[in-house]
Amino acid sequence: MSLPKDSSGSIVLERQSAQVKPPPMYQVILLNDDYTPMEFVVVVLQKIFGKTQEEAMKIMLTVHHHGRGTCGVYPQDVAATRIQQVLQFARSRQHPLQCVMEPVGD
Ligand code: TYC
Repeated sequence: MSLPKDSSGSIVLERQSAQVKPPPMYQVILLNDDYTPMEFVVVVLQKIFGKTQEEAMKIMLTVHHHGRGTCGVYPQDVAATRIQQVLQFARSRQHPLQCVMEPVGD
């Protein structure tokens, strides 16, 4: 069997982009509720999502006013782990904070 050749006789290799497709990405979204303290949400955003105090405050206020806000965009396994960390931390302090993930582009 012979390798595929182009018109000049060079061997044609598979395009690299077909082999190294980036992983699908997921947004981690924080949801509003009436009970979780604002200060706790700011700590969550700093501790779990690596936000600065200013970034965390801005995201928390977006969620408070609009019902939801993006904390970060990650591959599926990283997004799922972040959500587990948020829920575990919130439940350990008896807060009802909720967090979900959505595929980017939805
Ligand atoms: N709405 C909450 C309050 O008034 C604050 C809050 C912000 C709760 C963001 C959840 O994801 C949240 N205490």
